[in-house]
Amino acid sequence: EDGYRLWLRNAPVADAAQQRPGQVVLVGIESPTMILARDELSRGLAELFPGGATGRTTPILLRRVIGPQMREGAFTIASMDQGVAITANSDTGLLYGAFALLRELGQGKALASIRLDEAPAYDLRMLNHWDNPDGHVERGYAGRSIFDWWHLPGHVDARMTDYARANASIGINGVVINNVNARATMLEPRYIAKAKALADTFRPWGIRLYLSARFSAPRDIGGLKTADPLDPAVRAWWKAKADELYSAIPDFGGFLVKANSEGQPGPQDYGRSHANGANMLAEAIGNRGVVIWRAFVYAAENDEDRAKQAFTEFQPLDGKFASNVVVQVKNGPIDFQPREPFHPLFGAMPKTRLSLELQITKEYLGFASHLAFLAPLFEEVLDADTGRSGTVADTVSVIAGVANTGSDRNWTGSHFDQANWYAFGRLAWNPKLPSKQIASEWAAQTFSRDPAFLNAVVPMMLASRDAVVDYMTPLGLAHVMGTGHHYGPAPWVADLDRPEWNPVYYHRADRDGIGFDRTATGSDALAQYAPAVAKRLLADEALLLWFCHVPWDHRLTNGSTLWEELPRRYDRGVATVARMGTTWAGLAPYVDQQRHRAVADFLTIQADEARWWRDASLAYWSSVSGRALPAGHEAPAHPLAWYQAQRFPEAPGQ
Ligand code: BDP
Repeated sequence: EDGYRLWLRNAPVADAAQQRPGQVVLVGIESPTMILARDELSRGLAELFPGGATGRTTPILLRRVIGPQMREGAFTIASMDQGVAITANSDTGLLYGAFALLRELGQGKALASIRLDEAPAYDLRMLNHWDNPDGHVERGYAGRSIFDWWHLPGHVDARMTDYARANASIGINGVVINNVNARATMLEPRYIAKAKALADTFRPWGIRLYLSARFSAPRDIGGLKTADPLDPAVRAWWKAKADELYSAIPDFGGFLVKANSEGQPGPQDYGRSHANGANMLAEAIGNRGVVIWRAFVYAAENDEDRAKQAFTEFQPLDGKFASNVVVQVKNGPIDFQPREPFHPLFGAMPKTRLSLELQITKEYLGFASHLAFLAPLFEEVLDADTGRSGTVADTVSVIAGVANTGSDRNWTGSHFDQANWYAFGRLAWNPKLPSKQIASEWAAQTFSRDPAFLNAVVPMMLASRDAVVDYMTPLGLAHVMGTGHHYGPAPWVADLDRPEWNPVYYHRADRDGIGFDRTATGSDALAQYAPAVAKRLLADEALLLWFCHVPWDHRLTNGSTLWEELPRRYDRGVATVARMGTTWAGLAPYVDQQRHRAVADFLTIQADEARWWRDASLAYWSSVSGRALPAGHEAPAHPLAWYQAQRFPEAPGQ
């Protein structure tokens, strides 16, 4: 077992007394997607019940019906006289229903007991790949790009079907195949042909293809002198480009754009607004697709608190975007940290369609080598009450995740990172699913449905993200990772060109205290939230140093001072990782040797690195505060200078 089969292993169900599913029968027209649904189900059932359909069996009906109006992809599963029926009014609904039945059976549920009535919460559930045409994946920790750009379109690797199938199994229906730091080349005919080959492969699995577009493409590859969105020649160029794309890919999803952010070109280069830029592309796409315009912006010339800049810039544009524009907002106001408050734009742009951007790849959470199950992080943001129009989940209409896939055999660089891909898809389908259920579903299908295994592994997964917060960024700290690669601790870095690239910008630690004052006495970023929410955030000690600069002797609600509590948090994180190692060691009887060993190795790396994070951070806080560690905490293994001298030129993903 090398992990290639993901959660789609369909390990045989032991209980012979189970009523066995019989033949799969298609009712309705046979479309390519319906045939896939039938074949998927037949194959999956044969794997789950290898004894074959002998004895008492129940036929499975895949029924495509007309009306009632349901969201594309919705389905029901129920027992009827003729058998168990999966019913939907769309082909993709049947496909999702087929996967759902296998998921339920894969967890050991009895066929007769399975009743589902599901509809996806959002129309668009998409992966954003940060893959470059040279095969390098920005922030990718699972090898090279899974897209074999070089051999496309002549050869479409069989893996592309497996990839589409895995996505369909969790309801993902959109894929942006290239990096937001886009090369204009991707819009040239040569690359459109490659994209078309991928789109044709994805289509029967209910997946539409999107491209990241470089805003300056009319200049870069179009021979124009400008990319000004109000210039008629520029508008005509984009319209012709969109037409060219649609003639190759009739269901092309649209463009994703990173503009005027981290050096990318954009409408502001011509004195135009983000709305001018987005609307120009939206006009070119028309009603055939969407333009997803990212709100991840901050500028060197701007000395406003980086956490405030996206709101300052985008909120006033509410109501100014065309109806086929979606503004995509990262979960938090800075950048995919282990813990951030939700982004204040959620709920604050009621006249604009918003997308929530999550990062599945663990750029700031230890890459693929640290086990951190992200469903609790995703759940925390989805459930956050914006104080304006419901929770974050209520205020968005699209969910996007930065993919963690690559060409590694196990797809995601580590076995447990498969769970984050899975969790993303499941939550984009139903943002109300509890993390615990997702962990259990995934672990049962991926490793073992034995209750003894699940009772140990699920709590381990659920505690893992908080462990990372504890040993990397406790109590609201953020962005203290190593320069460039973002691996490992570097809270001391203070010499990078732009102030907001330096960890010291974020923690502001000195002899007297630590933390970023975002209250009215500081940057007042808090005021970007609804007043009741601002109050709640200010009272949340998990975010203390995000919102407040406090003295080292600041008293916490548990009676300890900050200086006493900090080492406790780091120690707690280190201890949790050690426990994860012990738990996993005890699970050897339930997991094949190959995968068990690989996970155990990574947990050992994680244990060493959690300790490294703790030691380096405490050595540094001690040096800036001029305080010795409180009694009862082990001294760091090395002096501060040793940690500061570490370099990792080989770190992947940069
Ligand atoms: C940051 C990454 C950078 C991305 C950027 C983005 O470090 O590689 O290009 O976000 O989202 O997290 O555009």
